[in-house]
Amino acid sequence: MTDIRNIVVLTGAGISAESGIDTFRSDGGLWEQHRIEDVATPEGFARDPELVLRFYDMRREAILQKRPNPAHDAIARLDAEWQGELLIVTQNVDDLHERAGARRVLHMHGTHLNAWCTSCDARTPWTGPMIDRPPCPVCEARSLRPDVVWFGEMPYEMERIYSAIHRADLFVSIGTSGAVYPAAGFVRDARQLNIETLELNLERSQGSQWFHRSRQGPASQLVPDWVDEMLGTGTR
Ligand code: BJW
Repeated sequence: MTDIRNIVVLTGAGISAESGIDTFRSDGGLWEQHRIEDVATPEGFARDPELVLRFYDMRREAILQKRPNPAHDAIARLDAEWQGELLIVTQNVDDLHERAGARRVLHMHGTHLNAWCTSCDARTPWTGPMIDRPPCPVCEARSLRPDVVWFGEMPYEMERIYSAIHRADLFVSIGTSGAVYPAAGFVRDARQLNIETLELNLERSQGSQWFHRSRQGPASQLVPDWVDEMLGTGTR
């Protein structure tokens, strides 16, 4: 891995699993306990807002109790020390990358810690519950929802992501099943651009065959090892 200057890292629920945050599609994961159509679509929210707000209140409260693990710490170290471009695109709505100290983070599926007012479009930092339909701090309408991207909605900052992929020399995917688009398609975009690709995941994902290299194991071990390699041998 010589001549690597610009890196795009994509992270998914697997990087936060060892912090105690449930993944979506594993045995006992969130989608075994809840129907996706009920809690992760705008139609589900319109049908039963209380169910959806309760689901996200519960997860927001749980996430606030969790701590970054060695994989988040390693990505933060890469962020601090890597002299080339780096974009950490996370599908996660937790803030564990930031709490580990990473700065170059983009939340393509939004964040639990914002409320989005569908009346005035304001986004407000939010750590409390929404089930009691609190007023928007900006316009006072009782129209807040979690600032997360549901199925059928457009993920955030796609232009910035594709532009970073176009400039990248290396695309690394960590702890994601490759089941959800457009993130699942980034590796193919990278391959078409002749960019080096690497997967770090507990097991081979749905998209493993698209990567040049795939390493299996827990993120808390694979990610620090990979970051050591990059900071020891990469062109900085
Ligand atoms: C470990 C580990 C450890 C465990 N160490 N690893 C038909 C074909 C193609 C696409 C579509 C289609 N029909 C509909 C679509 C589009 C749809 C889609 O992809 N559907 C699929 C079901 C097919 N996508 C959308 O609607 C998206 N919008 C969109 O496409 O807009 C149009 C558009 C077009 C073109 C360009 C741009 C836009 C929106 C998707 C929104 C997803 N939202 C969610 C919920 C967010 C809020 C919340 O958190 O509740 O995002 S769903 C959920 O899945 C969440 C995640 O970010 C996302 C991905 O999950 P992730 O992170 O991969 O988790 P898991 O559980 O699946 O995998 C964990 C992995 O970790 C596993 O592999 C484990 O092995 C591993 N692991 N422990 C390392 N210790």
